[in-house]
Amino acid sequence: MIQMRGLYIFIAVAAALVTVFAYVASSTRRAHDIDFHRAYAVRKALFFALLAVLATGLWFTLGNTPYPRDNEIPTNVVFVVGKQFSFGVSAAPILDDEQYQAATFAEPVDVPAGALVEFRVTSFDVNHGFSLYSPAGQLVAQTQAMPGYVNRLRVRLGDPGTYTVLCLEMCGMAHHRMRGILYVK
Ligand SMILES: [Cu+2]
Repeated sequence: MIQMRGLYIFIAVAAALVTVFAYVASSTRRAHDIDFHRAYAVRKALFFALLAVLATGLWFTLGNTPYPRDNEIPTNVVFVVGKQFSFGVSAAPILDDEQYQAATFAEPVDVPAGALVEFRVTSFDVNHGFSLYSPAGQLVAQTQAMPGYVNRLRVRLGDPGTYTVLCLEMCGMAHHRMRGILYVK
């Protein structure tokens, strides 16, 4: 699972950081003169090394952002409203609490596989994180659900199945229960 791989990478990086901190903490006990000239040289080298790593990462991953390259018009629009503690997902605009309630209990929206879908995402109370997970449980796309704003997220959903909307913003006590459903057929 990709999540487990992420966990292992996190543990490795965290262990490396703890090691560095432990080394620095123990080395400060031995007082010695600092060669500032050398220290600045090391700092400069570290800065450019970090810059190179970040630029390389950006170069190889920027093309994978889930946004279309051309000005293709989306064939399906899905309206999403986040509110403590659920997501209203509907093919029709959700303009008030009544429509939000109706969308929460309605049959899930379905969109055709391979279509370019535009999600129009907002919130009726606090900030929520709209995130879309594939049937295999992988994060496909995400944006903020913010009160007073409509964020448009265009994404092509290739694999048919049940997609889950989860909240990625700690928004309150029942944050973990926030979810919505979308069918791709
Ligand atoms: Cu939340």
